[in-house]
Amino acid sequence: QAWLRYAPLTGSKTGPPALPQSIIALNATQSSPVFTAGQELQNGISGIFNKHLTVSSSHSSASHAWSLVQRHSSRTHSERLLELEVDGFWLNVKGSAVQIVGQSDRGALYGAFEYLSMLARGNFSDVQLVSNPAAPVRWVNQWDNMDGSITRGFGGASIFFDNGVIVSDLTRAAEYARLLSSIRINAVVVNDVNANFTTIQPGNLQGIGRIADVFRPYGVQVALALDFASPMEFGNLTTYDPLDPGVIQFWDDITENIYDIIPDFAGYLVKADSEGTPGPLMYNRTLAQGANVFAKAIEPFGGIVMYRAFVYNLLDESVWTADRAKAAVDFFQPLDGQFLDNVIIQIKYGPIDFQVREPAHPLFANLLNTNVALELQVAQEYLGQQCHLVYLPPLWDTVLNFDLRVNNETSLVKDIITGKRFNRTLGGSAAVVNVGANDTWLGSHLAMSNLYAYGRLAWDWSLQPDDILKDWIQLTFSQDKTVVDTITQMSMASWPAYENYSGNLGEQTLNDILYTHFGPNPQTLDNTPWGQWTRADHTTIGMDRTVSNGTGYSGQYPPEVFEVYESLEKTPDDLVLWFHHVNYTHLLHSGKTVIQHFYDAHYEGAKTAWSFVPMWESLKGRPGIDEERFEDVLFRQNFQAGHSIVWRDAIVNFYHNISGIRDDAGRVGNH
Ligand code: GCW
Repeated sequence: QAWLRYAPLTGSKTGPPALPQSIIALNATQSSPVFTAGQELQNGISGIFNKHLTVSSSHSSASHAWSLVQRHSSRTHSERLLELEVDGFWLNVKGSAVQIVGQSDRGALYGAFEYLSMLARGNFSDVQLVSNPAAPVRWVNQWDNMDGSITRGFGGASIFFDNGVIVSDLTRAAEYARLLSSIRINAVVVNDVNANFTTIQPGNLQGIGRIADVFRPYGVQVALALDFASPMEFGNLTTYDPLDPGVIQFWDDITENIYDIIPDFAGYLVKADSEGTPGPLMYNRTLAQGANVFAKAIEPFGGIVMYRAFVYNLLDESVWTADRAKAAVDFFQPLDGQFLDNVIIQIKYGPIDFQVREPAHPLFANLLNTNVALELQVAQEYLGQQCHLVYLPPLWDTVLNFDLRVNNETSLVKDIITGKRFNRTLGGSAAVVNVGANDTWLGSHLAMSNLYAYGRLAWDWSLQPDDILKDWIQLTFSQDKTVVDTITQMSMASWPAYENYSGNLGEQTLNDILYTHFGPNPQTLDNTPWGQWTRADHTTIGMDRTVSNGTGYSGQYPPEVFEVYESLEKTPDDLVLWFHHVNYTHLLHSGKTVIQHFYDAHYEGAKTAWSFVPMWESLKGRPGIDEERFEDVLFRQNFQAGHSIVWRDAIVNFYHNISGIRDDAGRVGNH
């Protein structure tokens, strides 16, 4: 149930509100989101207040009612409805009279969820609010494979696939749709970006159609990741060249088949020419030519193409100027303006790969005539894989509020992805979520705050991480002040702690990067072609990404940003090793040396992770903290505490050994 428990209110000071007498889901046909909204309100009110209300689909004489209507079917509502944008809603609560009006069917459902969220948090005030989304694309990606495994999935097996086919029981999929809809996510890509052509073969397409059927009542559309080489793999063609007429026909036919089965299909996600996946470069076609074939095929049906910017080649570390972080701008910037209007370039928040700290991806400043979307990762691939509490919005915030100063004007990433900054009509975000069959969805109760926060942010990027967190805690646990304050404190301290005991100063996360991406293994970063280098030797460390003496990456940013990061003096400590190659004894702005910062930060981070255990223990028996969840979280917090020490000792010893420099506090090595 996650944050949709609708548990009886505990720890709330106010008494129950004046509740309406019945629910009207106006003109709702079964399986429409308006119908779902009626059901949801009925269940929610019954759970929170133990009061059973009837639902009807037409006006009755009841004076205290909810009406859930679409904008177009209403003549009688306030002129504020004119302010509604796509998927927006109007919520009008006056005591026991409540009106919820959506611009679309799913807008009405979002309004119902909003009202229920207020009630579940003990907020019984009258409101009149119009709420519109920041952007039309609010997607999640699942990296589920047809065999039932999930790439970088840490919450059990796939809820969609098993043994090469779509599972017959889609109950969990429907529950996932409900969660997503409550945070206003409007589409889900159900299969891994490293796609397998079998997903779109006829038998399986029917199954995908069944998934779409269970998602539809929640207003969540289905999308698919495509395997670029499908025309060869099962189309009996000898090529997958995107300009080949047979290939174009193949994709047109596939698209038509899909829309026959799923008329409201959302679109395609494409990972091409990346980490071994096939793509247009194989035929000397540009990435834009590749993307546009899908865009043309899907345009008549109103679908879109999310084309990933995660394209890079393997590199040779002996070349000082080689730099994976530069790849996306090198590939995509020359193509700016060549992508069709229903293509969106999906860009990871930083140019390497979901690291604990990265500067905002420079591609956001280089595509002024192309739609873009931000890719986040709720699955904590490099960030403890849900065995560590890491509340991600403070990390996301560093990117969203990164000012790229395009044309010397304010250019926040959050305004670029919504389309606002460069006047694009399409834009938004996608998050890699990877929920699985585990009861907790992500494998950990506390990790669910990241999914909740993602949805809230995708609707409104101006929300503050701690405000979202408080809502989530109240919905998930209770209104009890100690519970709210303690989990807030733990969560807000968690990303800084993780950064402290993993990789500091912008030198990346220092996980094992070859296989697991879990746990410390700093020696795996260098001497590989993957380009996630630290360039650490006995005296120096860091990637020189300057134009003057390094890879030139800093030159991919607009001049005002470039000037800051090109200069060692001006670069903030937290990214110094991302941009510069320095001595371990280099003095930071903080007054510490790089190496002493490593030592101190690791001890401090582990200490913070340890403090989460007694903090969590202090919540035993408090309202909303049931035995089962208490024990489950405690187990994980104990693990994190121990593993943070493994991290600390692995990293400090590694750098102590390589540099031979003593720790001023005498904790590391033999003194
Ligand atoms: O972070 C890397 C992952 C790969 C993933 C890739 C991507 C699905 O290790 O497993 O592939 O990113 O984002 O495409």
